[in-house]
Parts: sequence; C-alpha cells; structure tokens
Amino acid sequence: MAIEKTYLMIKPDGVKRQVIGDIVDRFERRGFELKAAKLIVPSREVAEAHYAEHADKPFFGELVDFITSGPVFAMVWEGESVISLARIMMGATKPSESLPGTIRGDYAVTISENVIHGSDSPASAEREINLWFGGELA
Ligand code: RTP
Ligand code: MG
Repeated sequence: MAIEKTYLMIKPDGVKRQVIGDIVDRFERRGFELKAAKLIVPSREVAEAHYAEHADKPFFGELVDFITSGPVFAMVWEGESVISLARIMMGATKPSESLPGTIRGDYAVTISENVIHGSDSPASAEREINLWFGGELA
C-alpha cells in the first residue's frame, strides 16, 4: 500500500451537466486530497497525446473531437491506493457493466460520453499529470 497521485478529468459532458461538485464531493468523502485543479478547453495536441494509446482505434477521431468540444475539469488527487480506488468509484467503461453507485453508473448511458477519466496505472498517472499540469504542481 502506498500514497499515490492520480489524474482525474471530468469530461465536457460532465461539466455541462454541472456534476463537478458531486464528483469532487465523492472523492473528498472517500478521504482523498485534491492537489490541483483547473477548468480548461483542451487543445487537440494535448487531447491526442492524452489518448495516444487509442490512436489506431476507429473511435479515436470522435474521442478527440469530444474531449476538445468544451471545458474539462482537470484534477490531481492524492491518497492511499487512489489510482485503483478512483477507477472503482468511476465504474466500468461499458454502460452495461457500470454499476449504480459508481459515477458512470449514476450518470452515463453511452460508452463515448461517460463523464469522467481516470488514470489506469501508476505509469499512466505520472504521464498524464505531467501532460496536463507539467511543472504547475507544488
Ligand atoms: P478513460 O481512458 O476515458 O478514463 O476511459 P477508460 O479507461 O474507462 O476506457 P479506455 O479503454 O481507455 O477508452 C478511452 C475512452 O474511449 C472511449 N471509447 N469509445 N466507441 C467505443 O467503442 C469506445 N471505446 C472506448 C470512451 O469514452 C472511453 O472512456
Ligand atoms: Mg483509459
């Protein structure tokens, strides 16, 4: 067990639906600490770099179009096992597998507009925090 940092991002659909407060509240109540946050419209360059692992997938263009379609709420969270626990709190990618009580299970019915992103491993977390926050983090 270790204190970790992860990158979480409320996607444009979540910002439009005004669920930033609820989502931040869920992670605070669980016991995690918000270390950095900003509301920004991602550039295409950053969005493509963020989802580089999916560059060959048929949905890549739509995914980048969607994530750059409006403001996202980019965040860094810290706490015990936060990388894997945040993924559990988010719920599964497929709507048919995201359980009620999870963020996606409570708010999303499509695979494309699914409210939140979370780093899927320590290596992804380090890469994504660096990509979105660079030297901004204290
Ligand atoms: P994310 O990276 O956004 O946190 O989502 P994830 O780990 O749960 O899922 P991942 O496999 O990394 O897929 C990234 C995002 O691509 C979109 N997607 N669309 N049309 C499709 O079949 C499809 N598959 C994935 C989703 O928005 C997913 O969050
Ligand atoms: Mg992913």
